[in-house]
Amino acid sequence: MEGTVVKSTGKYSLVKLIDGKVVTTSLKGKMRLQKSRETHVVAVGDKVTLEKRNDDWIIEDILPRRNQLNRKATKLSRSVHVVAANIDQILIIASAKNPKTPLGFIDRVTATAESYSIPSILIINKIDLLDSDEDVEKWTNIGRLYQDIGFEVIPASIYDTESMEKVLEILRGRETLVTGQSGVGKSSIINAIDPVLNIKTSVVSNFNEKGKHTTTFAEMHKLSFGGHVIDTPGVRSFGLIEIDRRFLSHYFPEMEALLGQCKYYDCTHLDEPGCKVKEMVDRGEIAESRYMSYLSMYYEG
Ligand SMILES: Nc1nc2c(ncn2[C@@H]2O[C@H](COP(=O)(O)OP(=O)(O)OP(=O)(O)O)[C@@H](O)[C@H]2O)c(=O)[nH]1
Ligand SMILES: [Mg+2]
Ligand SMILES: [Zn+2]
Repeated sequence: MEGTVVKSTGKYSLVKLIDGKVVTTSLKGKMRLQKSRETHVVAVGDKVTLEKRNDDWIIEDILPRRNQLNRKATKLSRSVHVVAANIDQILIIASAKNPKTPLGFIDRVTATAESYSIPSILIINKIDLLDSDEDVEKWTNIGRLYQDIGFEVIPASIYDTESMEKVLEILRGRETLVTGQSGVGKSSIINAIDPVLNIKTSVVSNFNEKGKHTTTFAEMHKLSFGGHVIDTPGVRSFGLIEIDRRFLSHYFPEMEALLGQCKYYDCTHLDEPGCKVKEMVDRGEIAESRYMSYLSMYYEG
């Protein structure tokens, strides 16, 4: 029997069988003991083979992954958490207000996605809350900044049908991972697009409070119009992993485009003479915020 992991809490995973039935499963003993840097053996999106023994469903094997998105279990730890496997695209939800998403967060996610060669789309949500011309202009410019780099950007609000329809078209028929900080509206957007889902959401009152996450485990939902979304718990930060910092600029498309134009072939774009990247930053052709993100990721890893 084959199925897809739709939720995984570690010991138990929910697996959707081919006939649509969702069953609780546990891992075959030898798989649990697998020596791995991964904190969970199976991830949402995994295709697995399973067997029914008495009344229990046991996962026998994980079929080869097309791709997987990892993040560090904790900032300093060596172990990784596989957020999801077998995805077509990443929907990055930023929020213009309440809570305001820092650009550094967006840059970390896009760079991570680029490093896995997974396309990412940026949703700037809650634009209905922008109440001054300055703020509207500021976020319009931010949107343009990412568009100019080549990302698809959708300014959105769950109260604006037109923007939700645009998001729907992006999700239709694809396997999408939805990510973003807690309270930005990930679950709300999915609900707005496919109201039959009715995923739990909650008011952002104490979104800074530790551990206050409405969605607590990544979960895959089937969309009524085709495709699946994986709703994830809000992440505080998005630790880059397995990116050799020598190649970090390859994951900033506007820097990658300049590859080979620096004086030194192995230029790190920090302080070498004849650096084309820095020249473009000085000329305002590369956004200062992007370069700052690059530096921060370079030094932090
Ligand atoms: N004004 C406004 N509020 C929104 C919008 N989208 C979501 N919200 C509100 O933001 C709050 C948090 O939304 P959630 O969907 O629970 O956020 P989340 O990203 O899933 O949060 P976690 O599950 O904790 O990661 C809820 O009160 C939503 O009603 C929007 O476009 N405009
Ligand atoms: Mg949620
Ligand atoms: Zn350089």
